[in-house]
Amino acid sequence: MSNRTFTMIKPDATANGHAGAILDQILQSGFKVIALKYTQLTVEQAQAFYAVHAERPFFGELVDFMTEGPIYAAILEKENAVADFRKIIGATNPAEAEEGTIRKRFAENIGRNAVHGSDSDENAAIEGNFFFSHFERF
Ligand code: 3AN
Repeated sequence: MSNRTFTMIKPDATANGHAGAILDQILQSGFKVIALKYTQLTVEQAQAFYAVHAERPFFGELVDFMTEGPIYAAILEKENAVADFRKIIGATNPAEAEEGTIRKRFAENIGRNAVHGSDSDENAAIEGNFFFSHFERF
């Protein structure tokens, strides 16, 4: 099992001033930051990052949203990182997310849901490599 996951603090949470509180919750939950970047996705980058969702009806909306403003991207490390991070972010739809989870606290709705968290070790590696070279990891 790999102990790394990948996250983004999405444009909604960044624009609403929640990045500090979200990073704090991540660190307080025992995750260590291995790499961190403040950036804004281009349309091409967002389409490539979410290519697995290309056929979904919400794909256009998702790309528009993810490119509307800057994000924070990060590689995080912790034992059982992928599963534990999915636990602290909560369900995709914030209306179904448990109390105290990042999406319950900060997400607007299922589309604008504050944070991304990798869903497998394999995707965590792919997504981390999408944003970071090996010289940007500490
Ligand atoms: P998660 O981010 O919890 O892994 P996925 O992988 O099912 O959820 O969806 C990826 C992203 O696509 C979500 N974070 C959300 O921004 C968007 N999304 C998922 N379902 C919907 C939906 N029904 N309507 C609009 N956007 C959605």
